[in-house]
Amino acid sequence: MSVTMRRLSRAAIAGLVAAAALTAAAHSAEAADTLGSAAAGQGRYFGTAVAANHLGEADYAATLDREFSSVTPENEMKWDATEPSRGTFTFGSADRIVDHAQTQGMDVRGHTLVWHSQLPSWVSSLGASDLRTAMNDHINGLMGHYKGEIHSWDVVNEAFQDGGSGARRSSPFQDKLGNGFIEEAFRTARAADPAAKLCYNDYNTDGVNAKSNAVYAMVKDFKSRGVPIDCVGFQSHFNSNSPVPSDYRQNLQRFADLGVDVQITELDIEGSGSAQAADYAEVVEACLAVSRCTGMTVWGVTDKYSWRSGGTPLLFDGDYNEKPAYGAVLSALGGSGDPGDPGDPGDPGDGTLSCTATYTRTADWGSGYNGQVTITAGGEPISSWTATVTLPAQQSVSALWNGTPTWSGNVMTVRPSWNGTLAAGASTGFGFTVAKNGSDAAPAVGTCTAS
Ligand code: G2I
Repeated sequence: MSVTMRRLSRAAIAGLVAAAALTAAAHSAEAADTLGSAAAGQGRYFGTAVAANHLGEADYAATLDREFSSVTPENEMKWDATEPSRGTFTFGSADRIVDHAQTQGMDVRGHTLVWHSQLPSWVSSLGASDLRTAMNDHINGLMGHYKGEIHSWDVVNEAFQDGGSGARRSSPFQDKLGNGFIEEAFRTARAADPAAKLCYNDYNTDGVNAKSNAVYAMVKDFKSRGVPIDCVGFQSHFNSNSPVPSDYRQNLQRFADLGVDVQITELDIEGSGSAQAADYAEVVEACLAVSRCTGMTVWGVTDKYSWRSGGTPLLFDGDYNEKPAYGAVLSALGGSGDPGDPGDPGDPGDGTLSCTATYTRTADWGSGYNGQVTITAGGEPISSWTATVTLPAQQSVSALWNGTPTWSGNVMTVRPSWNGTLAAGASTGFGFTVAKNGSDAAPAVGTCTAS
């Protein structure tokens, strides 16, 4: 299909999109029982990163369509996906996401135009003059194809170094074009699609620190010289090494005070249970406290497809059950669960008992290891749980604590010993010692069931 044809069909879809958006708005006035509708009640969007290859999975699509009002293609709009060789644009996967979003009345964030990563080698090998042309052609190619269809574009991503220096990161763009490449990219982007909000996006800039100070200075300079920039994205990838900063709100506010919107663009927080829920609530509250914080995007629908799935950092578990963090976000957004709604598994008050089981290897001494399974109750208190662990064939369990196992072949079914009763969102766990007998493979933890 030619680009022109796509534009015509996209224009035709626009009417349907407007109708779908009205339906969504009417729904939100009835009951803010989803993330998107609750956020809309606060004048914000609530989005998620989406991978095109999961759209065919019924539960994935159902959760996406029910809960979210904005999508960001997780990889499909990056340079390696869209211009794998010079001048040849491939939009198939990105188009699938944009088309899906439009039929659902969702906004689309464009991610990302100029980034040092997922960059084809042909770009890195260009000399300065060719690289400048290629960068501008790439911006024009993507923004032209999606003109009028993208709410916000991450024009430049991650151009500053980590650590205390506040310096620019080395990249083909920085090294060959110098500091001016960011400004040039924004100017090209404004001309390519004047309706799109143009964002600078980065990580470890969530609190006040040397890196965020450097971005702040750049945005301030852009605003003072009339370089077109509309928004700053704060990725917000958090875990115990990089917790939600205590000055998160203050940092968002100081950027907003420069006259740009701020957006939380790739939120995920490793953890589980009530601690993870509290951290999520803090992030949402920080955004709501800053009037120019226009929306939030979590970096994926379900833990099982997260880029750091081991850390279970998202709002839905691998079975698409709502985690305690989901309830915390919904209530921070001013929404409420919908008791008895079968579409809201795990909602506080819906009477559905649920739990999640997550596995970590806590020690390893070559010939053996210790495993730990953390059990976390869903939105209701529970009085017992059952988790299965399938061991690789050679391995054998020599000890198990804080649980009672029964065996069937190499499948161990574990029930509580003393620790069955859990408050909503609370965690316990059991541990076990394994002799590897030549296999270092990890055991597989099955679905947790609660009663
Ligand atoms: O790293 C987390 C994010 C940090 N900020 C920018 C984001 O664009 C970035 O997203 C991640 C995606 O979530 C991953 O899915 O970016 C990674 C690459 O930089 C993505 O990982 C890539 C793998 O490295 C590839 O091997 C794989 O083919 O995902 C690709 C598609 O599954």
